[in-house]
Amino acid sequence: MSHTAKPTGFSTRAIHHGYHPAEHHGALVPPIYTSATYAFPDAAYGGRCFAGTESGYFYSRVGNPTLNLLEARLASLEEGVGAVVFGSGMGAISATLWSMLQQGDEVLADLTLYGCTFSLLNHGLPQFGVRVRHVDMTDLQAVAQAIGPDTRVVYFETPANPNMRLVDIAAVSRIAHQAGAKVVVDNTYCTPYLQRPLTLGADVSVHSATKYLGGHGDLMAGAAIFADPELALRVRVFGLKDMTGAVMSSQDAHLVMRGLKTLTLRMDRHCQSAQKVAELLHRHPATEQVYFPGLPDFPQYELARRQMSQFGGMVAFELHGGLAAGIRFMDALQLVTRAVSLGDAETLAQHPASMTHATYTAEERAVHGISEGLVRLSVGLEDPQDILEDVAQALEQAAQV
Ligand code: 3LM
Repeated sequence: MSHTAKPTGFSTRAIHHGYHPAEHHGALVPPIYTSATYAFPDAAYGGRCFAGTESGYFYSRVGNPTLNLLEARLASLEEGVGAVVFGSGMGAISATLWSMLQQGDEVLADLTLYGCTFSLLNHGLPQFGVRVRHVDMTDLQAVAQAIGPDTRVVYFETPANPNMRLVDIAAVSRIAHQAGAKVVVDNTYCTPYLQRPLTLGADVSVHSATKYLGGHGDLMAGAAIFADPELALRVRVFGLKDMTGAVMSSQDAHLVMRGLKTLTLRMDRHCQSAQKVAELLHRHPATEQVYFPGLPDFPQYELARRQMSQFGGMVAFELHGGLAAGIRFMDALQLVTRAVSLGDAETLAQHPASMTHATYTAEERAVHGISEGLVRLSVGLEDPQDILEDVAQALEQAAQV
């Protein structure tokens, strides 16, 4: 970005924000600072760094120029005041929650969450005296009734992994703030290109940057973006530095920034192809139910249009014949890759009940809206026709018993 104050668009900021080649020997691509530690000009300077009265770099778990550039870019894209990056999405989520909660506090969470987040909330936080309750956050009255005096954090994903339920970010944020609670939204499925939770009232937006932000399945990374600078600082110096140490490598920060340069182009293609795949599934006689926010009969279609700029690249569905048919479908795929994760160039198919959401018991999955036969697709960047043909032939095979 030039040194002028002219506001720039999302794609321009994703490519330029915070970096000026003239300050780096004209290098077009920001340097990767691999140093773990930093030389002090004198001992007193080092002491001031540790006391927090000097803003210089002193150790890369606390700050690194490559990581800080990525953080500035993500804060700009999410329209937050600050960001902290981590070595994984779970690093971002655990460091953020541990920085916001104390013994005796309560988290109110949506019904459906990514499997490891569910485990952190239900098996991890309670070990340290934090209570976690779940409520169906598609029901605003239920949220208002469930929120209590001890609720410090309201936590949800929208769309939720894996069943695509949406939560109204603005409405839930209003209810939470009235009760004195902060709102943390997992924005992994959308990225800031499709949805910006902080502009709708949320306090923190967390990401697995392993997914669309990196975009190429070749790194693990996470991020948290904040509306409140004090919370951002606490998560950095407490959640990241002392509690988790879940630091991102500078090489990976470079790769995430490389991914960000094409985020809008990739997301446009993911969204267009996912719409086509969802429509194919929807009209196919082998499918019982398709979950995709861009289908007009999706129960929260109006909320999706209001809250998201496009409908995303993730599709989930159930086949007639349930689990057995879903497994037949997955095993019949030829181009589409059987793998967990999402947001990569390759189209990926996985079975949540036995894979990403195996951290729930079968009983918990039933309560939390994750059916045993559900199949999840992360629609990739291959030629749409090739993806559609592979899905269609696998549906035909799944239907033959
Ligand atoms: C997956 N998800 O295939 P990392 N938040 C959301 C996520 O989907 C994920 C994370 C956080 C998957 C990973 S399952 C073993 C593979 C909405 C990850 C955690 O720590 O970067 O993996 O992010 O759904």
